[in-house]
Amino acid sequence: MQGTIIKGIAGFYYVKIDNDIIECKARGRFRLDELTPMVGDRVEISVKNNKGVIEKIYERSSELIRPAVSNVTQAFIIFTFKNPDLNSDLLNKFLMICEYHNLKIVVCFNKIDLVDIDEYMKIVNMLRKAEYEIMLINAKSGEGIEELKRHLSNNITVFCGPSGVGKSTILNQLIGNDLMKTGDISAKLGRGKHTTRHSELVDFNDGFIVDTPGFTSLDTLFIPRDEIQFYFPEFRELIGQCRFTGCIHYKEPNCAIKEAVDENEIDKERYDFYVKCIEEAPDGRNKR
Ligand SMILES: Nc1nc2c(ncn2[C@@H]2O[C@H](COP(=O)(O)OP(=O)(O)O)[C@@H](O)[C@H]2O)c(=O)[nH]1
Ligand SMILES: [Mg+2]
Ligand SMILES: [Zn+2]
Repeated sequence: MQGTIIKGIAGFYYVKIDNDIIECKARGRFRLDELTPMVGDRVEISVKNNKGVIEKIYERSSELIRPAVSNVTQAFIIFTFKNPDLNSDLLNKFLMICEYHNLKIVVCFNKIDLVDIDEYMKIVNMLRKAEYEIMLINAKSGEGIEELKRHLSNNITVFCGPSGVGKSTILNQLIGNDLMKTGDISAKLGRGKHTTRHSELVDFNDGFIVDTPGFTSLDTLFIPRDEIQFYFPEFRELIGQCRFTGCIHYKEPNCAIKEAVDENEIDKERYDFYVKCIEEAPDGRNKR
């Protein structure tokens, strides 16, 4: 039988198969192979005498460390224009880290009731130009929530963004009402008992939601300097068209990326952020 680990507590793993959740232990040999089951893992289990055993862990498509969840496919990156004010460098950092983990990205601007949206279209258009999907949300009234819901199916979705932007409010809007009907909202969303809790997957709308925010640490310095370019989707089709092989689109002449910036095909602010990343990268000083 195949399923997904949705929770792990003290050596027990809870595997969801269709509509059942089966408590399992891991086979001893995983430890020798240095493979420990993680929340998110697709696994094969056997059940004997009512005891589940994880027999096999399928290859992971991704592995996040904080939160420790595998096979995450999508990130909802949540920000606000006001309260808190938008920090676009921070937003760009979130985008870069999610790109690094190869996640599908939906950028959600929440609390649109607090602003005149016309004043912020520059930022929205900057992201649309980079082909990001943008959602404008008012979690208090529920505006935009239904559309967001549709993105959940067939994904394991992590919510990320700075504190105070409304992640918990959106999560409650998304799944609160549905779970309320089945009476187990407190079990699924409650933060009561366990203080040191691990992430769990909340099963919803033919997908799963990671119940703790992703990427609280935004360290990007581990990404090699010449790799940073691959995490800017708007660069992709131009990579390879610069004069110099190995061009990192920084100080080199005849660079296709810089030309696209000059022609306003690539957003200048996004490019400036790229340069900042290049200059901050640990191997980035005095090299060229
Ligand atoms: N005006 C307004 N306030 C909101 C909206 N969504 C959330 N908030 C408020 O923003 C504050 C922070 O929300 P919370 O969900 O705790 O943010 P988190 O830290 O990202 O989980 C709370 O007081 C919410 O009531 C919204 O769409 N509009
Ligand atoms: Mg919260
Ligand atoms: Zn270049």
